[in-house]
Amino acid sequence: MTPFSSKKTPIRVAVTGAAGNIGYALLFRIASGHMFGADQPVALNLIEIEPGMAALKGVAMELDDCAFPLLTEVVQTSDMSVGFKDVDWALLVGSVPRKQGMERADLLGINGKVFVGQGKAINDFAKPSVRVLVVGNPCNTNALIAMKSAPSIPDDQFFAMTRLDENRAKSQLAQKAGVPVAQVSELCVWGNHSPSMYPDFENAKIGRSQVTDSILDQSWLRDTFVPTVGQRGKAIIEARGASSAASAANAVVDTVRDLSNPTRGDLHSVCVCSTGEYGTPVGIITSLPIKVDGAGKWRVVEGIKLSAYAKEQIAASNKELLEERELAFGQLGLSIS
Ligand code: NAX
Repeated sequence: MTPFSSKKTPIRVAVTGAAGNIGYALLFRIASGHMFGADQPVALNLIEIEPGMAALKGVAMELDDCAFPLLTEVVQTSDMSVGFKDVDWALLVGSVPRKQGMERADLLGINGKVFVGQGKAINDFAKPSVRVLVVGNPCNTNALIAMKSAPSIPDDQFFAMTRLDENRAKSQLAQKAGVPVAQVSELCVWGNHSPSMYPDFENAKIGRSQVTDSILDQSWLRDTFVPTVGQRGKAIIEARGASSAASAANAVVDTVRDLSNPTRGDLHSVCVCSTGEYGTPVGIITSLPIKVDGAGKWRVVEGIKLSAYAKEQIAASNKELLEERELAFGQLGLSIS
């Protein structure tokens, strides 16, 4: 067999928290071509804090042992000037988890400082065209902090992840309706990646019909489906004794792949910096329905009709984001304007 070769320039991807649970489920998917395609070489810049470097070495050894034809280089570092150097994508997965006795404000402050540092390093060392996807929680506000700390990088190159919530919501609806999950489409999760998020079942479809024509039980949709999606992360922790990792990594792959290619069919949920679409507060990073046009530019899908109930849910989730912003920016001395 002829050895694999590709004339394409490698896409360089930085991953923070690379030795963590999500990192372990994510790196092998990127290196094997699931994110950027079967003929697209990739280089990985793996970033960890000092205590994670030994475990990171083991992960890098396993990447070597896979002999992935597409993987051209693996950099292991705790130095952000090295880790973000010339990257095309920065996947910000690592963050400090909430510990017992820690208030939400403490968590926002601790992680906020991390994302100020990472935003500045991305600003100074990454390619100007870099795209940044924040996974580490609270991911919307962390993404906003990184964006504010990287003034040379356009705001529309910063994203936070709600694709896992969308995928979870689609699965719940498919199971209830007794159809394959691939039949569920047009499902946008709106707002914050937190239990306040709103999975919009009213505009979602099963095949060509509205979900509400297939699942007639409104009280199940409002009182079981919506909170089940919002609390799914907690339910996984209770069942598995550890937080979602493989499904989160899968959602990172889905998000980056779908932002990198023109949309052929379904819209997807991505947190982006709002310019006021659907009445959302300008300047927060909130989840909206996104499609990518033929030129590769993402856009918020227009013309979705939201009921009074949906508007109320979305407004409540966005209010939480405004509160998070106020708390975090206050602690970090960042200006909202
Ligand atoms: P782990 O605790 O397994 O791994 C985190 C890794 O990040 C550790 O190896 C740690 O050493 C590293 N780290 C911490 N601070 C760092 C820094 N400043 N720079 C570089 N590395 C750093 O967590 P894991 O299960 O991988 O989850 C990672 C993050 O994803 C958490 O914040 C988690 O809450 C968040 N999640 C976000 C989801 C989403 O949909 N947006 C869903 C899954 C997940 O809950």
